[in-house]
Amino acid sequence: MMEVMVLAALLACAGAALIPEPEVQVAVVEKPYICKRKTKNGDMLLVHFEGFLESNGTRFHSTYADNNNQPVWFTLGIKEAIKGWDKGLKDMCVGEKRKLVIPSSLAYGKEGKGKIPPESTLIFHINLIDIRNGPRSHESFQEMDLNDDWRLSKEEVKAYLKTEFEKHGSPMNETQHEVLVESIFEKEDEDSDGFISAREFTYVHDEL
Ligand SMILES: *[C@@H]1O[C@H](CO)[C@@H](O)[C@H](O)[C@H]1NC(C)=O
Ligand SMILES: *[C@@H]1O[C@H](CO)[C@@H](O)[C@H](O)[C@H]1NC(C)=O
Ligand SMILES: [Ca+2]
Repeated sequence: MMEVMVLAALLACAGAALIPEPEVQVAVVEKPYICKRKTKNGDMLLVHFEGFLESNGTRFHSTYADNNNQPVWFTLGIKEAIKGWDKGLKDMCVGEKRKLVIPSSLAYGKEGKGKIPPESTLIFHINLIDIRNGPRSHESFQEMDLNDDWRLSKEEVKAYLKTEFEKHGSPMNETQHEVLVESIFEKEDEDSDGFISAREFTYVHDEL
């Protein structure tokens, strides 16, 4: 039995070695002198970007030209944009500029999208403008976990929501809070023990 399992594991490794993983080519074009913080999964990133087709250099999108010169927010590590962005924009500093070359399997794949034909390798020039803690970040968890026991009680989640809503100028009444907290626990407290653990709270990073 043991031998069969070992053999299966070996075969799986060999298979993985034979099929090359698609990779994002990352080139750091410009790096700031000061870097207080680097991007990680769960962070919200404010970026300016230009995207080009590798095939003929056509620019298919630019936040400078097509978005009134407004950068856009996106959350790293949750497949909000294409997979190539999640892989290529980690450990990045505010003010850093990167060039990414992303194979189609980590972009829009066999389908393509809009101006992007199927099977297109894409080139992005990305300028990181700002980083914020995402709602699922380690920092948010610590902020919510008032007694530092690495799990969130309903009281802790409620207290956090209260201050958040007050900060943003839209306080809620007790009943509304109760309903919101219950719905959060319904979704997030997977093992229904009445607490949201750090594992239940944070993103599963492995699947990227
Ligand atoms: C580049 O390729 C795209 C997609 O195949 C096509 O729509 C576009 O017209 C091409 N542009 C030039 C300048 O050849
Ligand atoms: C709280 O707000 C909800 C929705 O606005 C309302 O239906 C409810 O009566 C309020 N409850 C209290 C105790 O004020
Ligand atoms: Ca739990």
